[in-house]
Amino acid sequence: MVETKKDDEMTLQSKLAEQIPGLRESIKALIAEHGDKVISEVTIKQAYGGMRGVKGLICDTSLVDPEQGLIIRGIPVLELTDKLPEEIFYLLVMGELPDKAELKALQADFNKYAKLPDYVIDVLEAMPKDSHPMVMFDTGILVMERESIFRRKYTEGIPKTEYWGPILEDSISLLAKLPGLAGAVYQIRYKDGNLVDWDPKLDWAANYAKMLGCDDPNGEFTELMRLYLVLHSDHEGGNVSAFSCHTVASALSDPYYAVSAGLNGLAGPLHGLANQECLKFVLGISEKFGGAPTKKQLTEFAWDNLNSGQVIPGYGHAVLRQTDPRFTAFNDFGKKYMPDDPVFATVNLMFETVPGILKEHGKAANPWPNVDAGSGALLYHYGLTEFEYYTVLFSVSRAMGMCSQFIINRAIGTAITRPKSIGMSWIKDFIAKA
Ligand code: NMX
Ligand code: MLT
Repeated sequence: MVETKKDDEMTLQSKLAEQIPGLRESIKALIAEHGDKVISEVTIKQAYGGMRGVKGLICDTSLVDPEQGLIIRGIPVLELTDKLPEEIFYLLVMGELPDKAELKALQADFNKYAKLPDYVIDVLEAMPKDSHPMVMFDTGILVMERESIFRRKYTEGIPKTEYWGPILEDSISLLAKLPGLAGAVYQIRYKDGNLVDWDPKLDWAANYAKMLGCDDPNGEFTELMRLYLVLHSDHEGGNVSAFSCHTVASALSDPYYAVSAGLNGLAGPLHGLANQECLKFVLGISEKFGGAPTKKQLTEFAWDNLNSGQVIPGYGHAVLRQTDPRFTAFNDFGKKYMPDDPVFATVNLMFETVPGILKEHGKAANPWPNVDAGSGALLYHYGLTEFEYYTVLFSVSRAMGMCSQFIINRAIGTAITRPKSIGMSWIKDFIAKA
């Protein structure tokens, strides 16, 4: 139950304002004293290989440890699974969890901004009926750019030191609208187009669950939505969506431009779209073998997939070298609420089988499951069967990470992103001279 906020309560805005001068001073001192120390080198292989492992980017909201996985502000994600997503947003921005009053104040801000402008619905309804839900979602965000407070204030000429304030306001306003937007995409794309209004008495995830309209007699689906939105919230700064958002934001584009840019990257099958691909893969096995497969059948299916030059979705990672704790959290949820579900059983059989196959295949640096390997089976169980929609759920959550990184970057005045590129002739000259 969301309570109302009193005027004299500490807010995210006022607490962050107190924190920023100290943060700026610490960074200034760090650069003055240690600015020339080398923290990373780049090899030719890395320059051609997606800059894998190059440390050239600062992100304080979270860290991905190859063995432990996601750590948000020093707290392993498995210790945060009972929190509300908006508590995680507060944690990402502030570095500490909110107390009751601070949470209440943030939720009151969400209530203030949650209403989706009518023109967004008009745009979604006018889109081709076969548009991918991610295209509808991203378009919905972009079309709301006219709401940007930052753009207005920038045009009026606010000083650089104050940019973070309207960016925070834009971020809260945008995040508040995302359940409504994502709910509208679902209802217009797959159902009869009737939209469910935001309920100020419900938290962010509960509102989203209600807007999706899935059957939820005992609150399990709402619980899954809370978990889902917590687990996908952030994954340090170098993943495709965060880095894309960061780059666009560094040009002082506002959050509507930058978040939609980041989400366009999330819509790729090697990134967030892998969640739809995973369920497609799992259902494909069941279809081929007329039900839950045996281990032998699954092995055959996986090898056919690999031999035809495709990846096994939901497995592998650019940073992780162990089972993703986010996969573990979803798996625990499945074991608790749907141990006998055949789709969930197939996900588990994949977990038993695929790492061994990928090791034998010998290419993937990490044979273990990532966040996308099991989430679809849980959604499917509760009747959210339209798997092309799944990356929209990921997006609603990841917007929190992108926005929190954005707010901090404007608070500390991070420079425009502009690494130096070089071509093959530069590399050949370099090798010749070396
Ligand atoms: N199935 C088959 N081959 C794989 C897999 C996999 N799951 N993972 C990696 N490989 C291959 C990869 O394609 C590459 O092949 P090649 O040398 O022919 O180019 C080789 O193994 C080495 O790649 P890695 O260094 O292990 O992986 P990289 O860091 O380049 O990429 C991913 C990371 C996540 C893009 C990759 O593991 C992958 O494509 N996984 C499947 C898609 C997926 O689950 N993506 C979701 C990631 C999480 N998310 O939500 O964003
Ligand atoms: C993510 O959550 O962003 C993915 O696991 C991909 C990544 O970290 O590179």
